[in-house]
Amino acid sequence: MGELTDIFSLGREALHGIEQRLGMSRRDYLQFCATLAVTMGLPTGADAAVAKAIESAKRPSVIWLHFQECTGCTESLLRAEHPTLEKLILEIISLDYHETLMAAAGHQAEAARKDAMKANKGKYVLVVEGAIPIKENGNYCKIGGHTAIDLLKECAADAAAVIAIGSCASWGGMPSTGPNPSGASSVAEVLGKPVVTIPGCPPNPYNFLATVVHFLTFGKLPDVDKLGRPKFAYSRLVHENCERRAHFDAGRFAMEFGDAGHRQGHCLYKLGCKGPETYANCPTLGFGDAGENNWPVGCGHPCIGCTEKGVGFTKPIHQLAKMVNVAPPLQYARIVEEQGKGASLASAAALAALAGAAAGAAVMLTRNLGLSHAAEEAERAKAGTQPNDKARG
Ligand code: FSX
Ligand code: SF4
Ligand code: F3S
Repeated sequence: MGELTDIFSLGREALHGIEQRLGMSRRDYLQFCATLAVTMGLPTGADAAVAKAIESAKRPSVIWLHFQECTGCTESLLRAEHPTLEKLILEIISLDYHETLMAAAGHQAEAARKDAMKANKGKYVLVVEGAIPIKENGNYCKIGGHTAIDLLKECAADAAAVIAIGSCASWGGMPSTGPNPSGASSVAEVLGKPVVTIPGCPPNPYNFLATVVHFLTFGKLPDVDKLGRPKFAYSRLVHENCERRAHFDAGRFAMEFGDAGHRQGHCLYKLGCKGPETYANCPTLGFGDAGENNWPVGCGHPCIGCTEKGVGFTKPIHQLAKMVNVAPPLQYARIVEEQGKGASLASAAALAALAGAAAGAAVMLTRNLGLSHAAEEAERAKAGTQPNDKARG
């Protein structure tokens, strides 16, 4: 949380204006600004800059295009549980063209797009939702008689910034799944230059909002990784911040949906969770302000890697994830050791300490863990049980 004194220096009048405009209390507004500043990983006091920018800046004109997709990005933005989120978005930006939301249709809609582009030439933000089909000269997706390829190029030409929202626009997403009959491609591929991407199917609306507010506050888009993803949101693996990580490290896994391990909230790695190879802030941000645990793994479903090209909609759901920065141990120490059957982790360590040789300690530990594992396996073979049967209780 930043310097609240800075925020209060905005003055009562400004805050009152915000209160009227956004229909939210000062307290909620300040909290919202602080949350956005923290989401963006900004330093102390940045919440004041964010608050000031929202309060004073002219709402940037946004032209939002829809191509090959399910409109989930828009839905997640507007149907958030938090009652004020969609209001905030619509108050912070001036959504001048959006096919799902605008009342206009046909020629009227086309005219609205052209007018907004002309009036805000060089200043508007272009948001693209959906992939662009490039096979058959782009004829798989046409709006108002123009192909998605032409529309994208026309609208991007005079934009101040281009944001590809959702995995479809970011890297092809679901429509690009093999054999990709329409040639679904990303915004960057079609434009031939990098753009800011906010992947996710759908992406977290706060990541979009934070990106727009960053643009508003600092006049530029946030720092991105080599795939165009804002670093504040996509620099950590899902696995690094997952609340089930302790179970992964301890070797406690759900082996099938509904088993005892699953019911007890154990790690979903063996059900194909792609958290270990997927970069996103889902575990720390949560979705839709609906409270704790509101994200795929929190709800008991393995991460499918929806933000990650080559993982989401590409790898089979139950295929084990590639460990990007940590390899799971081949075997685990038993948690409760039965008397007389091999040595426990603690007893092996104690033995090694008594022997007083550091190098020997490691050897002893490994050997004894091996013994412990062998004893466990032998026991299982004798009883004819599978590794997770005990957990199933
Ligand atoms: Fe759908 Fe958006 Fe997925 Fe794609 O989100 S939620 S198919 S990423 O473009 O509408
Ligand atoms: Fe969480 Fe999945 Fe990693 Fe398990 S494998 S700790 S469920 S991200
Ligand atoms: Fe997608 Fe995995 Fe997050 S499926 S929403 S990246 S937890």
